[in-house]
Amino acid sequence: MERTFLAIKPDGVQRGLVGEIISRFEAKGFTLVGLKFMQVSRELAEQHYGVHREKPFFAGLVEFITSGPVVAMVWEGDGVIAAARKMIGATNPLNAEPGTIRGDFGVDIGRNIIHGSDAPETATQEVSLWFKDEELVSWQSSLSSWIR
Ligand code: 3AN
Repeated sequence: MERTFLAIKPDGVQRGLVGEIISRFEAKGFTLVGLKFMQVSRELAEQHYGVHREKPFFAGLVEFITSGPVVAMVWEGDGVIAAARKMIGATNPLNAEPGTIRGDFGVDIGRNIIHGSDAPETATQEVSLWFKDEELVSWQSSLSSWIR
């Protein structure tokens, strides 16, 4: 089953959007398989944003993601990687469509509320960077079969 990594950034947490954001993915029909509320280390931030190392905004990005607690999550479901990107909206919240998370709640590209993996390869890398195998649950119990 496909999995993606999502993280509610410090701005999303501080603005009280955690419940709203989790609700959207639950209501859509995706399954939460990993969740932790954490202070991100500089080392983890630099690894996570490694592809942006040469960008002018890299230092600010690392500064911001380490500035307060983050909700790190793994969500599972058919097509979840692309669907979550659609639900999140464009990188610049001013360009994000209404109805998307960034479109509904943001105005600033440097404070764009949530991160979502952009492709299968990055999803795999990011899930394993942020979570140990034993931190992820399996929903193969009989209970889940009537919920979905
Ligand atoms: P996305 O988060 O939509 O995948 P990326 O991967 O292009 O966007 O950029 C990673 C993060 O870097 C964004 N979430 C945003 O916070 C930040 N970022 C991207 N472009 C800029 C920019 N021009 N100025 C400031 N921050 C930026």
